[in-house]
Amino acid sequence: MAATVVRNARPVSPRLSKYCGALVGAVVGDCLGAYFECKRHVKVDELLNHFAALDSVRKEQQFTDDTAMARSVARSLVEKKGLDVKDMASRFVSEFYKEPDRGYGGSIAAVFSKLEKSGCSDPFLPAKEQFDGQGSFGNGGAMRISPTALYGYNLSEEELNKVSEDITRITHTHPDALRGAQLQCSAVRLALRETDTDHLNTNNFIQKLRTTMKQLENPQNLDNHPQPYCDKLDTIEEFLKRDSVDCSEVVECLGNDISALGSVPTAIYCFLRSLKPVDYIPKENPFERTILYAISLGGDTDTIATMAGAMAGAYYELDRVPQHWQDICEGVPDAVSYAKQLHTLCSDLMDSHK
Ligand code: F2R
Ligand code: MG
Ligand code: MG
Repeated sequence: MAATVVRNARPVSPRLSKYCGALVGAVVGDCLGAYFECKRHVKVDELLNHFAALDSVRKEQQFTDDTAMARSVARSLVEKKGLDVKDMASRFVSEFYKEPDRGYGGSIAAVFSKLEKSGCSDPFLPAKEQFDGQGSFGNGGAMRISPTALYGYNLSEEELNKVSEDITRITHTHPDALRGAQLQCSAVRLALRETDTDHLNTNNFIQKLRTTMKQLENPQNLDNHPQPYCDKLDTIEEFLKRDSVDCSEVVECLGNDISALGSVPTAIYCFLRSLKPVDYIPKENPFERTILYAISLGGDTDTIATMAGAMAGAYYELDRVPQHWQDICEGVPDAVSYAKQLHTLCSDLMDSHK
């Protein structure tokens, strides 16, 4: 069942420090965002005081479901040398039953229970039955997808989209959840592929994502066809042209909740907005700024910070992730190890297709 194809005309060598940055960025976003998850409004003073106090904290900051599931994605891709849906589904299930208190989504236990009882015989069936057949529109697919961008660094866009979709369909089948995970994965891969970490052309970045999403949301280019992610990318572009946008407007227009549509575009905005200084976040380091800005929006802070953290870590590389954060966040050494293994896998795949 392992599906591994590399068909780019000219494979490019990915940088290991960017791979490590992506997975470590995702872990610290989750661990540090978790404290504020579900707070509708995060007061700036409280946020800055919390992070100032963290500087002297030695206590481990624990990861949540976001990282628990991303680790299974990474492990399965590495061990199976590609996507094996059944293997990945059984890893999700065994992780969940080992540590069910990692703050999982409210309805996902039903999927794991059915997968467990059926021995994952049809790994997509339980998710299809969620919400009377509508499927979950939660961001649980997008929050865990980042390792897929490392694995799929040199895949064609169609292949990457297919792998992201299949990984998401194990738990989420609503189109918003599927498209959200594909958008998140594409954004992380774009950040990985950027070589100049001092200058990012945000218009190009958004334009590339829009092309991907247009193909997924409205492949026949029909008039008046709903394309909610493309609409949100337009909003991001418009926001970035302004000197400043109030947090409340960001939340109102892009969202900060547990739905994929209400969080993945927000994470992209957090990454792109934090390329420049943010007046109320006195941080020189743009990686730190991204995480604090994401959390400052409130709501689903662990998940928005993990998604933005993956993009920022991929773009700025591991060096910019503060060492103290790396020391106190649970799961960082494992993230580095998975990043290295995915890097080796990607290089081996490139070699085998030369
Ligand atoms: N669950 C949380 N946070 C809440 C409590 C955390 C607290 N710190 C603790 O420790 O207890 N966070 C995690 O959940 C989000 C990802 O959720 P996922 O994996 O998508 O789960 P699920 O259950 O599929 O969807 C979440 C909820 O969304 C609503 N929903 C989804 N689809 C729906 C549909 N078609 N119709 C109606 N409602 C739908 C439901 O309320 C689901 O329970 C991340 O934030 C992760 O960090
Ligand atoms: Mg979580
Ligand atoms: Mg969350």
